[in-house]
Amino acid sequence: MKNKDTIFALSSAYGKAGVSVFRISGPASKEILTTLTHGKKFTPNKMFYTGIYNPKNDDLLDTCMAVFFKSPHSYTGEDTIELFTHGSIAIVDILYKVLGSFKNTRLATPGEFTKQAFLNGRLDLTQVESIADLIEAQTESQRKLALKNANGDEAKLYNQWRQKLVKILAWYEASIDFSDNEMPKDVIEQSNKMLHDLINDMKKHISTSQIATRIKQGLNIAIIGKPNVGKSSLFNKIIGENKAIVSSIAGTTRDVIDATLDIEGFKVNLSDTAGLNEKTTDKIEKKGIQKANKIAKLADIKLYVIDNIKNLDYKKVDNDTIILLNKIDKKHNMNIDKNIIPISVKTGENFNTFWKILIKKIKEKMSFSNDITMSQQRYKEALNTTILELDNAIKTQQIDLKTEHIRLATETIGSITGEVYFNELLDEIFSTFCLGK
Ligand SMILES: Nc1nc2c(ncn2[C@@H]2O[C@H](COP(=O)(O)OP(=O)(O)OP(=O)(O)O)[C@@H](O)[C@H]2O)c(=O)[nH]1
Ligand SMILES: [Mg+2]
Repeated sequence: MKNKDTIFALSSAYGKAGVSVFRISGPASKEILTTLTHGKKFTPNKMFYTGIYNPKNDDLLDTCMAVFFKSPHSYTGEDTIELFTHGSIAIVDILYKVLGSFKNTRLATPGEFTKQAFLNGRLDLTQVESIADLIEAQTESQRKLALKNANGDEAKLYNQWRQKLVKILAWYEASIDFSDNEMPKDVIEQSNKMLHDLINDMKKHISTSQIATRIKQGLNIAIIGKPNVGKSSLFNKIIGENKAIVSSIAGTTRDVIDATLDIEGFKVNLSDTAGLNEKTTDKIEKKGIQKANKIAKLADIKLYVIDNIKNLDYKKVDNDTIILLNKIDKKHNMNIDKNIIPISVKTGENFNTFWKILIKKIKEKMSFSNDITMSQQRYKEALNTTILELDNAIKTQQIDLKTEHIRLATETIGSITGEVYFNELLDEIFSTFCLGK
């Protein structure tokens, strides 16, 4: 799809910087570059050094590096220019004015360059969303996950499934068209088996979405335990600042205190909670305990702190719990279970052992294999709808209804990669992008 307008935007952040990058894309790009450079000769894909001039008064605007990408070999698939000017606010402002003064040019909307790339078939929607994730990435694991999905493997998988459905659809459509010929029974059996297999593959793939959610939103770790055992002290030590109040008074922490941190390249949401004093009659403390229990339930990993082995409530322990016996600088009961890690938050004794165990546990929860990992909640919803339609298609004996369910499933799966799309869906996806991308 060709864009009539030529769009432009600053692709780097606005402000004082070493370099500012402008992107200009559309049919007038080449002419704009020729005008700005006073007719300098240039070769596609080759960067060149040039002065750029205001066409109104021939004033030198800046000296810069420039490059021209000829359609379709550009990010957007259209003729595109990139200008690398000095990173000055004054240059950015004047260039905006100058570029806007060319005929049929306008400022790009956020994500519009990428939207053009999609509309021109340069990227499918899964790649578009991976680019958005890559720009958002703040941790190593988020970067790796986004890059892994940017190569289009996810789209290939969805397209393969879609093609299988199209094939089955073709059998059924043919049978409706020639309805005096009964559909051969073995064809129905074979297609039902194919649908079953597809549903199983889809369900398996959906199960990988949990990892991506954790990598993007962060792994939730809750510190829980009885009052005064050193939960807030541990929280402060892990985050490296005195955010939570520590005191010798039991019941100091009432509300949940959160911190987001990067542990070994993984985003982690750490919560300190109120001490679990089940006997309390204090209304506020009770509320705090309710919150603590809720946070513990939602946590991917729990750090269960005790300061006395007698206070260990095994009902609170599962595979995702690390039990820490704190305050071993005071007294140390050596007869402890090997699953309990003795530490002293105060002196740091044995803290490294705990830290290694914690990192191992985080990696277990966050590692994604070489299999294709589902990267967006949107795909999960679409695949769940697809599975529902396929289930209905298997259940019904009526060929026309079967066909309708499979057709809906095919459309839904096509919406993941953008084979089938609605403008509202595109608006939603591209609105998450920044200007200039
Ligand atoms: N000796 C010793 N004291 C510690 C250690 N860790 C924490 N404490 C002390 O234990 C007391 C309680 O610490 P907090 O971190 O406030 O305990 P908490 O579990 O958050 O308590 P609540 O918020 O009331 O549930 C404070 O006086 C800390 O200084 C430790 O490793 N050794
Ligand atoms: Mg506390």
